[in-house]
Amino acid sequence: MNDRHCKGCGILLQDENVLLPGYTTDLSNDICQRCFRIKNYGEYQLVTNNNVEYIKVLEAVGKTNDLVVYVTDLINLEKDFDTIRNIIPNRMILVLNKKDVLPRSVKEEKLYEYFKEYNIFFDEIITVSTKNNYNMDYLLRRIKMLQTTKNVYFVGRTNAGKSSLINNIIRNYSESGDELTMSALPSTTLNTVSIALNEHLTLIDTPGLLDSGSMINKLDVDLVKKISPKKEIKPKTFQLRVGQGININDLVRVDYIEGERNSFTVFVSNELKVSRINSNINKNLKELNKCTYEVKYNTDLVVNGLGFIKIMNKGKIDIYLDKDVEVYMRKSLI
Ligand SMILES: Nc1nc2c(ncn2[C@@H]2O[C@H](COP(=O)(O)OP(=O)(O)OP(=O)(O)O)[C@@H](O)[C@H]2O)c(=O)[nH]1
Ligand SMILES: [Mg+2]
Repeated sequence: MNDRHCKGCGILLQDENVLLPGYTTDLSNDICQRCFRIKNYGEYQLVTNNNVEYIKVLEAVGKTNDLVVYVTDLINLEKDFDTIRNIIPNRMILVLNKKDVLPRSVKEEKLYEYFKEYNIFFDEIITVSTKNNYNMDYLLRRIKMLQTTKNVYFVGRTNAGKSSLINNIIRNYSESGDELTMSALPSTTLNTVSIALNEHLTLIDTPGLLDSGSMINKLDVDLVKKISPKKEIKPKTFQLRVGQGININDLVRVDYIEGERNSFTVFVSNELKVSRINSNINKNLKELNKCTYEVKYNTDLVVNGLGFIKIMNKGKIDIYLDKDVEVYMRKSLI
């Protein structure tokens, strides 16, 4: 039986069923047909995926003594880091990726200050932008300082940018021509894939965990691409009185229902339409699930998978969106 795995996504190659992951017409190919299509045509083929298999991969990582790099997406931070931390007790660097999509005015010191409370869970916290090559030298230096064996694993939620980050390091610091598959859609990497940077350091990619509360589960491929910010976000600020609200691309509606005049700043992909609404006249999206929140001073209302709204002062809001999409409050990030 074939035991070769795809060098792009890690899946076992097979030439029997075109409908199943890992299919290739020729078992001597390095990558599967799905990776070939993503890489060459940007065509994405959804795979049926579930976290059970991915968690098994992380459990195996947790049984090693190797250094782990936990990659997270600054604009799409998880509510907490417990899910992965509880499975993997290893020495760990937290990488805050995609710094380039935050407004340039956001100072790095402010981010480090914000994440200070996580210092006890991680050996180091580093802000990077894979896209702009920002802080890559420093990250690699720290990996080399903290590695325990030659293997270093990259873990995190789907789309955090694990494969992109490894590709970037390999491209910048080695002669290897190997390249992992990356895409704006979830579950691109399907199993572990190892790439040797040199004889002392092997970077190991893993499949990202899916988040059942994310909006990306609810959207078609075109919208998923659209909601993930590609460039620096231009925040949109609205001064709202009670009776006014905001509609984000017909995906989310927020109505301001109690409080003094207040400032709402929306941080989502620039490709989305964000508009002010008059709550009494406009009835759009009211058929969706409604939640009411008391907002404290300087709070972010986070919509999982979409972005967040920074609310300056205390007040009360109604938010309407798909019932399966998670919403939560946090102390303002920026
Ligand atoms: N703007 C920006 N986009 C990035 C950055 N790093 C990765 N991306 C984008 O994020 C998306 C996901 O990247 P991947 O590398 O496929 O993410 P992953 O974590 O490997 O995802 P899975 O394999 O599904 O777990 C792609 O569209 C990347 O181009 C970054 O630093 N800045
Ligand atoms: Mg990947």
